[in-house]
Amino acid sequence: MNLNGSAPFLDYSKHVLGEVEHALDGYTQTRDGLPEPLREAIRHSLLAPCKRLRPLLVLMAAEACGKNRSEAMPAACAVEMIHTYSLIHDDLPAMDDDDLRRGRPSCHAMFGESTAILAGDALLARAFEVSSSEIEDSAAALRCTQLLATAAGETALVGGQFDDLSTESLRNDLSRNDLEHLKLIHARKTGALFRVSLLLGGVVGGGSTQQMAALEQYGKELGLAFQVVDDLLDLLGNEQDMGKRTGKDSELGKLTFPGLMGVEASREYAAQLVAKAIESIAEFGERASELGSLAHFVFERTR
Ligand code: GRG
Repeated sequence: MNLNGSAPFLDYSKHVLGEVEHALDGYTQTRDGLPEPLREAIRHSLLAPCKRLRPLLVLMAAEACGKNRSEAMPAACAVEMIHTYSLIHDDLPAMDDDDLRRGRPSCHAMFGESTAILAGDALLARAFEVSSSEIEDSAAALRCTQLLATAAGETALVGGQFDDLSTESLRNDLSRNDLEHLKLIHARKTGALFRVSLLLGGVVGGGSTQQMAALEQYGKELGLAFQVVDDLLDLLGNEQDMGKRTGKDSELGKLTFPGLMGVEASREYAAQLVAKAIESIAEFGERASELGSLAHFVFERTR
């Protein structure tokens, strides 16, 4: 695989991001029954400038399997809607209590708590509406909707978030293996949406069993690497680049990778995970060069 760090990914992203933004814009147009202030809150969060890593992963995975990315766009938008819902709810005072997200006031800071809760709820439901009705092949639509529901649910995103919040109050219980506990939280809280992004692309792309396994493995390693880097950026990054408050983890007493392993060992760990992620998609050859480059971006990112 010919890799030049994150540069090919940045090129790809510059080229394709507009297509994703256009599709998200299209899925949040005025509809009968949708109150305008709620639509505004949904669009404030969903259309805010950000990296769009998960939808890009869906599109790249479909392309790696030989499909045209336009066919994977509904799945890509569905996963971004679920991701955005989770950010809106995570920012609420009852959870991480953040007033800044994607370089803008967080949804509740701008529109109030009840509207933010409903905007998140609406995005979650809209994601399933889009995945079940907009993916052309009906078997693929059903499979994608099932995979998304599991990834968003009690054993994955929601379960991981629950354990992450509980860990804050149980942080003095050092009887457990903290590093394993932390990995388990993030495999669900952050990793599940990365993994499912790759799987959705594989399903729409008609990937073979072997290709699906390779994509899933890449998603697992990448999701964990992303979180290790996220912890490092929360500690060392700056708010302007990140578009969100930093230093929150230590403020909330969260378990983090640099907290448990130290900064240098965390960097080394993230580099190993990225290398493993790239290795796991070797069989795709050049067709996965952008996926390889995205993994480099995850390691090198400052935002
Ligand atoms: C409320 C069910 C529920 C879950 C919340 C997403 C989440 C779980 C918590 C967010 C807290 C956090 C900072 C997690 C770290 C990983 C993460 C999801 C970071 C944000 O993702 P990026 O950097 O954001 O891809 P953009 O804005 O670029 O999409």
